[in-house]
Amino acid sequence: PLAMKPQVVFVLGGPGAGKGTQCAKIVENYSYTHLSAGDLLRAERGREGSESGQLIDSYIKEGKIVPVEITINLLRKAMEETMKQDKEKFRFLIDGFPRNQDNLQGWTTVMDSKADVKFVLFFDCCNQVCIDRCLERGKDSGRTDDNKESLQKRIQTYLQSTRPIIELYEKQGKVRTVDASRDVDEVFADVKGILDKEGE
Ligand code: UP5
Ligand code: MG
Repeated sequence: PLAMKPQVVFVLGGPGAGKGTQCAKIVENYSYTHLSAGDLLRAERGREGSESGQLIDSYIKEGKIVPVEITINLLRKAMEETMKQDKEKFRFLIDGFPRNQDNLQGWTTVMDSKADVKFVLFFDCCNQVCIDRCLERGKDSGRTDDNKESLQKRIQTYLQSTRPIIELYEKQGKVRTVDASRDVDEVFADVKGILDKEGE
């Protein structure tokens, strides 16, 4: 049979809203592959011989959004690699992307014909809870951006650049919002409700 066209759910929300945590739980319960744009960028930053390592490093510390050419290539490769290994794996959670207009533009140019975006899963969480979670994690995460200075910038970038993208999808009726300030299991119960309703 023909390979299935990749089916994508964009997972968005502020820094520390719980995107990664909830994606991990989704993967345990549903047939999705989790791709975190941030994780892919951090891996690329650490890869020997990477041409974009230094740029990625400085952008992440500054809470700025890396030029989409870099991110989209990492995402595309990861999707292709996944589907090459297993044709059944055509459902993707793309976590932390698209974060701004540049990201959206890049996705449209490179991926619009190659994948279907089913909906946006939006983890809605107030800034203070986001900051507190990241600072708590920062005690042993080793992440260069889990500190007060970087977090101020990440929140700023989120409000200025990412919220407008969520609003754009909202106008298309594509956003499924979850109150992410509650505990992990309560949040996941809502996530389940959404995924079950969306069919699979
Ligand atoms: N936690 C989670 N859920 C909880 C709950 N319900 N109650 C209590 N605690 C909860 O969770 C964060 C912390 O909170 C953890 O300690 C967790 O145990 C706890 P996590 O699930 O990791 O939240 P998440 O939303 O994934 O937070 P993350 O820090 O990963 O979000 P960001 O969006 O800031 O980070 P990301 O890795 O996506 O991006 C980092 C940087 O990469 C960006 O700032 C940017 O510089 C760059 N980037 C790009 O340039 N382009 C991209 O496309 C993507 C990233
Ligand atoms: Mg994350």
